[in-house]
Amino acid sequence: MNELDALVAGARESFALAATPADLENAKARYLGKTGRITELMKGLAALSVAEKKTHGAAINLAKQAIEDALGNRRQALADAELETQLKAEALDVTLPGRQRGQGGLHPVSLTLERIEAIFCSQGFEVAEGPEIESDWFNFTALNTPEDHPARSMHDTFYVEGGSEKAPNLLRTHTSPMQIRHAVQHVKCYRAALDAGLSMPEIRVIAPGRTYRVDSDATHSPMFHQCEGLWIGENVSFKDLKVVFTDFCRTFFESEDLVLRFRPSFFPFTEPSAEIDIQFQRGPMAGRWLEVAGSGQVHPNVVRNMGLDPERYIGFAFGMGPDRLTMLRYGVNDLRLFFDGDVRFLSQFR
Ligand code: 2NM
Repeated sequence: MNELDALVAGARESFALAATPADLENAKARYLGKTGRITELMKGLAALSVAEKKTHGAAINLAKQAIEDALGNRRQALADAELETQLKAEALDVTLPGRQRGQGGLHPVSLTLERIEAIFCSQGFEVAEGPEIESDWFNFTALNTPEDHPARSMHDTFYVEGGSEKAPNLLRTHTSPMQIRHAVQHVKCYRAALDAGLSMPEIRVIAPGRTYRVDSDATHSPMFHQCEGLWIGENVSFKDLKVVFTDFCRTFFESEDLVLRFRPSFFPFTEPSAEIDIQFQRGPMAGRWLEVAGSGQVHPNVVRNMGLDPERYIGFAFGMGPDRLTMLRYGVNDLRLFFDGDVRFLSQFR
């Protein structure tokens, strides 16, 4: 075997021994690199005659070609082996049972809101939703809340950017601003009829949604839910409020013998005002009075701010806390459980 054949055989053997691509590249350097054997043989040609250059050069080129072929083959073999290993490691057993898709569900407070909406809709109420960032006008002024009322202080209300110093923006502290927005819109539609002395369809609406106050403990969350109701017409009385709200409570709690009590109270936007308490006749809560809502006859100033004549239009409003209603309905004793986002708690309401 001449020297070149031996060189090619040696290269094949060391390529075969290379177990990794890095080993292979090191082996390659010994033959084809800057100081490799083939490169050195090529340099040696310079000292030879023209005729010798031709024959030796051709022989070296053949050997070089054979080494490059061997290198290419080994590279491919190593790459194939690597792919094989990877495929084996990532192999899927398609006969295993699939992962179940997680079963989602509505939040308990959302279930309550849907329930409230369904009950009031059955009584002819519309549902109105609107902005959580409100102007001071809709949240306080239009609702007859005086300039110096403590609820307007920064200790109770989250003020946000936008608006002016005289008309700041805030996170709504109740959903009544939406009642005003809805009433104003409703009245606008019937303005011409009203001005002509005709009457308009009654306003019957509930406004559910998120509300915000600077408050945080076991029974207060800075974000909480409210649902307020409004019924305005030419012939609406406190009696209607009692009928509507009694029916609502009995349907909501699925308790036909539930009793209501209207206790005198005060709100800037209603006069007279009343707190609404309920009493279960059966079950673990039987006999206890539980406060569930505030209510009252809409204050003449508020009726005026809706664009209506308080001498002609009268009505009532009420406001309740869906978070608290949810706690009562399901027997939950800590409000914070609703907002911690713990799936172990939440999945119980699916
Ligand atoms: C309550 C209690 C009493 C109320 C008043 C109004 C409006 F828009 F007519 F002025 N909406 N909601 C109201 C009345 C809310 O929550 C405890």
